[in-house]
Amino acid sequence: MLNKTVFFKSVTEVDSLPKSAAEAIFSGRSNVGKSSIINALCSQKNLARISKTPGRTRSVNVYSVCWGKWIIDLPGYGFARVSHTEKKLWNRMIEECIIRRQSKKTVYIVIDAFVGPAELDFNMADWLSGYNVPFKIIANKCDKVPKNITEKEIKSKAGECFNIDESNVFTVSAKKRNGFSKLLEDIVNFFK
Ligand SMILES: Nc1nc2c(ncn2[C@@H]2O[C@H](COP(=O)(O)OP(=O)(O)OP(=O)(O)O)[C@@H](O)[C@H]2O)c(=O)[nH]1
Ligand SMILES: [Mg+2]
Repeated sequence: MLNKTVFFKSVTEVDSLPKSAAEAIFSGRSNVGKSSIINALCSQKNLARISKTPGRTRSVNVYSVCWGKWIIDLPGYGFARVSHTEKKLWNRMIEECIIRRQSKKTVYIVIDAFVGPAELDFNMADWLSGYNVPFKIIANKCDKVPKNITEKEIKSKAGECFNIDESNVFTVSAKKRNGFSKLLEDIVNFFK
């Protein structure tokens, strides 16, 4: 279903976006692999722009899965070399995207499976919970995790940390394109 996804729009004024039916939103720290995950999910190489430089995605990038069903790539948070003005713009974009839009939505917070969750990830989760927006966790870069740590352990630990059921934690490696079947199933179910 997702392999026909196309780029729709890149905006900083989220209010300028038309209405949609459903939006799967990807958030997370800068450089954690949000854009890489979107490419892997859609079985495409260059749909979402990937960069070695953190802070690459500085606008809200919208991809259309099919009519009215969108994947949204949010700019990453926690990138140090961002001005105060840019931080304010980021906050406004995310607020407009997640809180103000009425569409059916699901939010994935992408974390680094090797580094573990950061304070900003917990802040994001708390902020979402404060608005009653449910979220799921994607632990990416599992290829960097030592072999003696199992995916089951990552899931249960993340579930505990974020106070969510571990079935809502997905472990993937966008680089190796591993572990996407459960996440794909989740997103396809959401778009049904
Ligand atoms: N080892 C490893 N590297 C990865 C993985 N996924 C992404 N990367 C690398 O991490 C870097 C950042 O990837 P992006 O997909 O651009 O990250 P992003 O979260 O979209 O970053 P911003 O747009 O800056 O917020 C790139 O160099 C990717 O090649 C993974 O699963 N494993
Ligand atoms: Mg990106």
